[in-house]
Amino acid sequence: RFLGGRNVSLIKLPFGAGQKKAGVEEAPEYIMNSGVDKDLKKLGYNVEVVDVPELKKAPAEEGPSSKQLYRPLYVSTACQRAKNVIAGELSKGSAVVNIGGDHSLGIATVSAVQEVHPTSCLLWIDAHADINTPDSSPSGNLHGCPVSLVLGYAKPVPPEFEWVKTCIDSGRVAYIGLRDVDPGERMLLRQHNIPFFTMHHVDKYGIGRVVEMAMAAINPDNLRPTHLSVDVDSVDPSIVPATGTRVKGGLTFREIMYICEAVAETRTLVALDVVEVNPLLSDKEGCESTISVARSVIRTSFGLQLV
Ligand code: HAR
Ligand code: MN
Ligand code: MN
Ligand code: MN
Repeated sequence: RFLGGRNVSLIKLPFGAGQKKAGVEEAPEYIMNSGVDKDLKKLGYNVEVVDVPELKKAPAEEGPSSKQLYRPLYVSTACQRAKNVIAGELSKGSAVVNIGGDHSLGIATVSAVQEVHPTSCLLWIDAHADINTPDSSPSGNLHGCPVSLVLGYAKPVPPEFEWVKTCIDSGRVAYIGLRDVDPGERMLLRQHNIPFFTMHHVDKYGIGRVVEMAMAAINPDNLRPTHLSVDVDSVDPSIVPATGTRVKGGLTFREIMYICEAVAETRTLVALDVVEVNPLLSDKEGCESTISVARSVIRTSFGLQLV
C-alpha cells in the first residue's frame, strides 16, 4: 500500500530566511548533486526533479513586522509558493521529497500535504520542537515556529501568515530526537498532549521502542499517509556538522536510518522533508559527511535495501 505509487518528485527549495545564517539556501544543489535522483531510479521509481529557484529572491519590501519576527513577509511569500508547487506534485499522485532550505518550509510542506492527504500524520525528527509561537519565540526566527502555525496555536496569527490554515491536529503529530526545547514550547507540548520522544527516551527505551510508540500514537493501523520531516540537526553533530543549530547528543547514523527504515516498511510515506543542511558552516569533510547523511535519509525512506 505505497500511497505515492512509483512516482517521486524531488523538489528543490532553496530558501533560508527562516533563520539568520547564510548558506542553507545552497543545500538543495549539493544534495541533488550527491546523486539522490539516481538512488531513487535504482530503487525503481520514476523521478521528476522540480526546482523552485524563485525562493531565493526576497520580495522588494519586507514591510513593518509584528512581533519582531525575522523577515516574515519573505518567509510567508516563499512558503505560499512552495506550498502550491508541493501540492501540485502530490495531486498528481506522486510522493514528494522536499529538499530545503530551512525548517520554516515546514509551513509549506505540512500545509500542502494536509491539503492533498487530509488524514495524514506527521513525524517530526529534530533536536528542536519548532513549536514556538511568534510571541514565545526567543529568536524571532520562523524556522522555530512552523508547527505552531499549522496547529493553529499562533494567536493572533501574524498578518503575513493569515493564509496558513489550521490543517493538522495534535493527535497526528509526534516528535523524535528533541534535546533543545524552549519553555513556551514545553508548555504547548504538555498542554496539547503531543507525543514527543527526546534523546533521553531514545537512551532509555532504544530507538526500536521509541519509533514503535511514536507510530502507534499517530498511525496505529498504518491507515494514514505519513509525512516524515527530517531536520538534519536531529543527528549528532559529529556526523552532521554542516547545520545552523548544532546540539550535542543527537541520533547516531543507525538511529536515523532505523527511523527511515521503519517508515519505509509501513509503505505509507507520501512526503519527506530534508532540511537545515548548511554547506557553508563546515569544512569539506564535515560538509560531505552531512550531505551523505541527507542522501541516506532519502534513499532509505523510500526503500529497504539492507541486505
Ligand atoms: N527554539 C529556538 C528558536 O525558536 C531554536 C529553533 C531552531 N532551530 C532549528 N529548527 N534548527 O529546528 O529560536
Ligand atoms: Mn527544525
Ligand atoms: Mn532543529
Ligand atoms: Mn534553545
